[in-house]
Amino acid sequence: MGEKEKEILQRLSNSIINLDIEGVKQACEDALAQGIPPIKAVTEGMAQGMDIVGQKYENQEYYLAELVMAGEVMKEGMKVLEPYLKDAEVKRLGKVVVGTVQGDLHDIGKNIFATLLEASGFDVVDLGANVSTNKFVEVVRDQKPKILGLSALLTITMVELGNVVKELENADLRNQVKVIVGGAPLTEDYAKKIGADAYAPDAVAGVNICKKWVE
Ligand code: B1M
Repeated sequence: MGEKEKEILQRLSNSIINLDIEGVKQACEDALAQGIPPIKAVTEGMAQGMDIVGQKYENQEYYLAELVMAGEVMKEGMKVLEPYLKDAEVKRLGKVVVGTVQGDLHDIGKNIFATLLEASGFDVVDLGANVSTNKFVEVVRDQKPKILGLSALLTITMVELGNVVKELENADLRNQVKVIVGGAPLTEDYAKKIGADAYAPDAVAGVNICKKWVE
């Protein structure tokens, strides 16, 4: 990696940590101008900053207001990058329903996953955040997606993932849809335990799994 690229990735991360909207927008523009792949600007730039914001929150150096602000700053950066994540003309691969589970408002990772899915040719139905189990079941029944993608960022909302899988079973829909789960507190083991078909450690890995399923 060149010095210039390193400097821009560092600036992306720092803009998130410093809650600097103008800084993040400029750093995203600079990343594109420098030819840094937009996904790299997300994962090796802004997302690194988010991790540090999370640590500062844990250490009580940052409070909820900073957490909210960091979310907003990252969303502004995503607005700059998104058109470039999406512009590929690709063959259609089928429908994926995505959402963050009930009680959980974190949607940035889920949004990145959805954007990358669209860029790869999937038709994405994004139900948003804080989506009830019933809603997921209803939409799987009505829209018959090939894949259901569930996101959870809190240890207390992880259980909802298992509830969705169980309710799909109860509704006799489980064998019609593949279930992929993602989010910072999850593990491969946990995904297996609750009966999901796959665990995605990050959005790129998640999209690759989905592509394999429809090949
Ligand atoms: Co919250 N929060 N938060 N927060 N927040 C975390 C998750 C936390 C780890 C911070 C910390 O203490 N270190 C902690 C959870 C602790 C725990 O449960 N273990 C926490 C807490 C405690 C809380 C509150 C309870 C705080 C409070 O109110 N006292 C509260 C809960 C609200 C609720 O949901 N009910 C809360 C609120 C918020 C905000 C709303 C202010 C804001 C979110 C804004 C938004 O999303 N619109 C926020 C933020 C920004 C964070 C951190 C700092 C950053 C999350 C993020 O967006 N990361 C976070 C700390 C951290 O994660 N390091 C934290 C960037 C994003 C790109 O990563 O979402 O992990 P991530 O997604 C990755 C992968 O996980 C994966 O792909 C993405 C990129 O490759 N992925 C998938 C995610 N979902 C996927 C689905 C897939 C595939 C891949 O397929 C289906």
